[in-house]
Amino acid sequence: MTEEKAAAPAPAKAPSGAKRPATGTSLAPLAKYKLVFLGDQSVGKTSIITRFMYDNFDRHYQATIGIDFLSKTMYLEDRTVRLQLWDTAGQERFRSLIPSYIRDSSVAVVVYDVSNRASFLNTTKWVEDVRAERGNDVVICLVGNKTDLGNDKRQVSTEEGEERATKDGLMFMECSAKAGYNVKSLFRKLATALPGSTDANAAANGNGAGLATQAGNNLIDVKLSAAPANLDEAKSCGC
Ligand SMILES: Nc1nc2c(ncn2[C@@H]2O[C@H](COP(=O)(O)OP(=O)(O)O)[C@@H](O)[C@H]2O)c(=O)[nH]1
Ligand SMILES: [Mg+2]
Repeated sequence: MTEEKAAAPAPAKAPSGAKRPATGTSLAPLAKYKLVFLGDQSVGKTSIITRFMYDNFDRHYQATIGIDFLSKTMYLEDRTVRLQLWDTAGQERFRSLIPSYIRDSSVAVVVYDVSNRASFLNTTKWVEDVRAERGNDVVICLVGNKTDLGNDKRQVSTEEGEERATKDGLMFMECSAKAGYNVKSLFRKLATALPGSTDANAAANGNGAGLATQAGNNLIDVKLSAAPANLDEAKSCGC
């Protein structure tokens, strides 16, 4: 897998002039998908992203100023996709910013802490926010994190999480960012659930009607393979 960092202004701000990579490559553009991480503060969203990106628990990429999302290319059996991982970076507290953050997302990962019942109950609110913004055009995965804490600390059982997910038509997974348990599996599961049709790929690359993604416009891409997609996004941008 390859990884890139994208330096971008905060998602709520209007995109400023993005640098674009030089053209001159014959590689096909990658299908690009925005994944947003939602859930109460301290449930482990940043830790899950860090574990997936760096296979590390303690590294705090957010210390690096100006990074709103990280990209990672995943090689699936039948295709290659680029995932843009958007972390809320403390904006959980500013609910008015959340809709613009969710906009254009293909996947919403709604995280709770299995040792914190309130964070589980609050996932209802987070799922409602996603539905309000994206309707059914989105894959939502409910994720119970911190399974390493053990049964004595648990306040939400696996069965309860599963039930809730089934009732609301969500995917479900439990993981531990700390122990590295189920994190890769989570992303693999998400990647394989992504819409894969040609139309869906075009939309994800910013070519779809009304889909001039902020993410695409803000991307400083170190992989030349994405250049044609970015240029198309520039054309479709109504800003
Ligand atoms: N035991 C345990 N602690 C975790 C896990 N994931 C995150 N944490 C801790 O929970 C706190 C909040 O994590 P963070 O990733 O910043 O949460 P965020 O606010 O949702 O981004 C930090 O102290 C992490 O070290 C986990 O899987 N197990
Ligand atoms: Mg965080």
